Amino acid sequence: QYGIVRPKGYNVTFHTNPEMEKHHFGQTHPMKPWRLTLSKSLIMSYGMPFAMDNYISRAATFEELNTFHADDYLDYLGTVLPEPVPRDVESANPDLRFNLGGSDCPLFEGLYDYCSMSAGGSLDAARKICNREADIAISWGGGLHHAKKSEASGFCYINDIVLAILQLLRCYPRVLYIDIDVHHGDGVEEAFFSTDRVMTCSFHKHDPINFFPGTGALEDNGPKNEFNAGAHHAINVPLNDGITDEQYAYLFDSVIGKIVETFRPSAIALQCGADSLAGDRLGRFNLQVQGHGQCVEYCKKLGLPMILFGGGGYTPRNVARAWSWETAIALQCQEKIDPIIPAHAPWRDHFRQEELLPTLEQIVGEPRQNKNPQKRMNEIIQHVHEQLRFVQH
Ligand code: ZL4
Ligand code: CA
Ligand code: ZN
Repeated sequence: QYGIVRPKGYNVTFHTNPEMEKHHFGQTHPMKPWRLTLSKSLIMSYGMPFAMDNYISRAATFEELNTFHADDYLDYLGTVLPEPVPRDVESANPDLRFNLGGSDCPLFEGLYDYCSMSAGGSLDAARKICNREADIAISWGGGLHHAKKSEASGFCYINDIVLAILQLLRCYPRVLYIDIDVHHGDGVEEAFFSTDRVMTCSFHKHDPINFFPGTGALEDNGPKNEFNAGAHHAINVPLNDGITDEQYAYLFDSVIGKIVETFRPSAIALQCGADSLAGDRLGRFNLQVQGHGQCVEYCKKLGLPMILFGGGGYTPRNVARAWSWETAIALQCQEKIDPIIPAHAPWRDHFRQEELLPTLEQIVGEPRQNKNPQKRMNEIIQHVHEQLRFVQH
């Protein structure tokens, strides 16, 4: 009835858990799990679920989380209770165990369930890719790239991406991790720092002093010791405020193109953090839905098995726009998507701007001044190409 049909010759699986969306980090915290509800409802109103296999994901078990995270961290995460009165001020928390309970990673009701559900979706996605039951598997509730083995960080408690990649490594010799969230994918980079079976590549706003997490300089390419297998297997693309679709696509295509040529990945894990869009509450870039989606399109055309993860994204209606468009790209049904949001879509007024009709592509927000000179873009590409001369698979 919507005209969206299953793509010929390949399969897309979609992994969600509606229970996850009910959790709250706190009234004014920027991370709103409700953005997942909004995204899913927009995807549904376009009829996309008819063209893919939809799964309610299960919660990951302790043993599964334990394939990356430390026992004592997981034990603590499973037992800590929220404060009776949530404390929002940093100074009120002088010593945080495992960095839990501050304003970035607060303790909230059902925290452990929330984390294990996010990880469960990404693990289910990875298993579908391993079993060859999916060519593209989607886990918009995952993508929590900052979590460390024994530490919560930047709104992330469990690193579902690391868990999913560990699963992929059971069936695929080499995995390429790509991260288009506006923040550096430090947790994933660190987890695979010493292996040549995973190459990580993050595009991010980089400012060691004023922007979280401050890591991911151009020169950070893994271990400096040439005898360490992980040497040259971390690629970082540090950017400044206001980067445009055109510049981003130029960088993405030249960097990822060269990586694929030299590293020859057998599967791709793509973190699609939507905080790199213009108008994001925490972000600094000028990407449009079109430019963000172009990265997904580029990866899809490589024809490798792929997982799409969510991640950041703090202006919920823009998150829903981007992840709906990217679901359409996975289903190869872009031309069937009416840019005007369907009349029956719930929360349709959320997407309305002034007197205009609510659209999928047109995002809100003042454009930022572009502080990325073209000369710097070319320096970045040249540096990456030099690093990759050391990589031959
Ligand atoms: C907030 O309004 O830069 C948390 C966090 C809570 C509610 C009210 C508390 C007010 C912005 C951010 C005090 C907030 C102080 N509330 C936050 C160094 C910081 C210490 C914490 O997209 N303060 C830390 C993390 C980043 C820092 C970004 C991105 C995740 C991802 C993947 C994580 N942390 C300075 C900030 C607010 C808040 C308002 C906030 N925190 C913005 N940036 C950060 O990559 C999912
Ligand atoms: Ca990134
Ligand atoms: Zn982010």
